[in-house]
Amino acid sequence: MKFNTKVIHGKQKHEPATGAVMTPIFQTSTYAQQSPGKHKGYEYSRGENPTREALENAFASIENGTRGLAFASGLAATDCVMRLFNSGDEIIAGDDLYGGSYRMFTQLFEKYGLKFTFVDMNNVDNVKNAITKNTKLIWLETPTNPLLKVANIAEITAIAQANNILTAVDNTFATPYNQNPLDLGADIVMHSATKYLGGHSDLVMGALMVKDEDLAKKLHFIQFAAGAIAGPMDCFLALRGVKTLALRVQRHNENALLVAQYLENHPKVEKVYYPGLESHPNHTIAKNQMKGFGGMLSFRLKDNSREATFKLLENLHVFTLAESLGGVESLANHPATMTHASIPEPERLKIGITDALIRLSVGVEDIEDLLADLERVLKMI
Ligand code: P1T
Repeated sequence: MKFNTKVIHGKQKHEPATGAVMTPIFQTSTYAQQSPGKHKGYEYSRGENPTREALENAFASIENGTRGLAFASGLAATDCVMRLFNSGDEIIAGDDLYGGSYRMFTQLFEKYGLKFTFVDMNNVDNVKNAITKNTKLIWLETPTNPLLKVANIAEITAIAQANNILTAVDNTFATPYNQNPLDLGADIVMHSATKYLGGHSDLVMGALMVKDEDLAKKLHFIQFAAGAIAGPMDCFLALRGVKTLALRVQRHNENALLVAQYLENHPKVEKVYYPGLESHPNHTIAKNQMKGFGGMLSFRLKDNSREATFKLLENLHVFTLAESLGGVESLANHPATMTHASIPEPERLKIGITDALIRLSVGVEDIEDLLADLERVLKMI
């Protein structure tokens, strides 16, 4: 099955009782049993729910995995992965990450004895040099949030495998339409399904996808035992979102490339971060491991004052100033004060998340309206 078919039909079946083409919202916490322990495969909705099951099957299918798991948020999915490890275990992560992932690693898990080393994954030697006998996981975000850095997934997973280390890839920015890390050797794919998988900014959800059955069992046990599952109504919405993923991401890819090219040629713009631009330092790697370059980009103005940046953000009309990304509508974000405010300032500045950095989630509107919105605000600066 190819991707456009998979998002609609992958691992899906019609609802057996009625033949309903769309899996209904099974808004139930529990299921009747005929005799103690004798039931129809469903006992309690933390463990299993038919709407969640349909979505989890779709998740597995679109990332070429055997098993998908749906969580209450992207961070709940990441939390599930971290619970695989024990005190003393070490994790290597990229130095540019969603601020909430960084906050979870440093403020929640370090106190339980996990050790995190943050390295620039553009250079594979940095990953190699950070490996110790205690390293158990490489946590990879590519492209990264918010600087759109691209790491070579196949090269890093090969190093990990040679050292008996797991690799997990946060594939939120790329989407499964553009990039499939399990096919490049990763063990776990994570998504904030809040973003492109849901696609309509109407839910908060996380996803994990895996190929290996043993690993799937361990993660499923944690999902069940820790309990951060996605509810049936959200699962229904996400399943509906996934069906148009391919169509939406094609347009996100096209629009974001045009916005990136427009900004790169604008005299008031200092720098644009988008892996689809030839000027991007990892454009070649991105071209090799991605089908398209995604809907996310960041840029800096030549006038790097906070005033100029805020003026631009406050005056956009078609782009909405808001956290999050990956919905059909275009959003603008100021990482330093919004999504990445939980990263201590010296760390932020070291990697380039300055006050002048603006992040755009380019939606699926008409490109002429998006460019006109940007043209208008750039004239004001
Ligand atoms: O918000 P939640 O569904 O819990 O997902 C967390 C998360 C994980 N990974 C990446 C790459 C993310 O971008 C996010 C959430 N990010 C935002 C809310 C944001 O605006 O960047």
